[in-house]
Amino acid sequence: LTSAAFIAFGASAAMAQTVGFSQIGSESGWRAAETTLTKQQAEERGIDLKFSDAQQKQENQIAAIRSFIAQGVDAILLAPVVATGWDSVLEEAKEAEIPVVLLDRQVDSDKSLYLTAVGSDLVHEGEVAGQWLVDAVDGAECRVVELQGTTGSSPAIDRKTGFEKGIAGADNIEIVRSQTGDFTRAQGKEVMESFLQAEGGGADICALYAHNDDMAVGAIQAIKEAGLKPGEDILIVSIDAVPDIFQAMAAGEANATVELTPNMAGPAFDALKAYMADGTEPAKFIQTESKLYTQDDDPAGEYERRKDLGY
Ligand code: GYE
Repeated sequence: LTSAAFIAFGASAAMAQTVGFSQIGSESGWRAAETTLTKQQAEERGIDLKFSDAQQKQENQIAAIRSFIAQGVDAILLAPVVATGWDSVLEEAKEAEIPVVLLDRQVDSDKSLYLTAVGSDLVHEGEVAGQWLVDAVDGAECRVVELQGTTGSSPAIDRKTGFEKGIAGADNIEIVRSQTGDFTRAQGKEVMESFLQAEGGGADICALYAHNDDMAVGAIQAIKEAGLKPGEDILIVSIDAVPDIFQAMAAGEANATVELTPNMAGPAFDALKAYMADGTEPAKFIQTESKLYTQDDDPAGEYERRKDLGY
């Protein structure tokens, strides 16, 4: 074979990949959209995607990664449910010379154990949410309740840190209760019900900060069932920019969200293509945009633009 044929063969081999995707689960609309878009992009790029849904359990993700290694996949995508406990399985992938790309969450492992991480600046998202609330209450006393994401996940840790940074200068704002709702609507509703009971039926709550829109949507239901007006009696700020939060905004029942693109696979597949073609090492963090949307930003139109994207 001439060298040109080798190069052509090599390039085509690098293109026609088998990629294992260890997905957390389908705990939120945002996660469902990420899965939809990843499968679509794999299809478009001629990538054979081996998909595994871990039902939000780390042990299932670790088992899936081991299975991908045994199958000899060309690369692995991992959305890590929590930040710790990945060292040994990532070592095994490295041993097998299978590059791993992290999607939407980070791990505490050494950066040499993965090719790159595609995601937003999770601390910044929380800070944007906090700053929005500072502006919204404009100096008035505000008791905030917080619905945290999955305990031990990098978004739950970083979005809490960011929000506290965002409100740091405003001593009129205080987080009075904070608990995980595990990023789901059902648990967001359940925990919000307990917050309402604990806080004078909601009379003492000025705002809810939810680490994702799905928990906010669940909480909105609880607030309405308690006879209060979400978006007015209790301000609602969250993160993801899923269609249903825009529907709530259009109805005046939610106030602000920070967008998280569900298209993490595009940058991930691009980085893998370059790496497998000629060893190009990407940056260890490929950052996606974060944009604030409020009721002033055509929520009905944003709903229409997003409603068919697979959320
Ligand atoms: O905000 C939430 C999903 O990992 C940042 O996970 C992501 C989060 C997202 O459950 O909806």
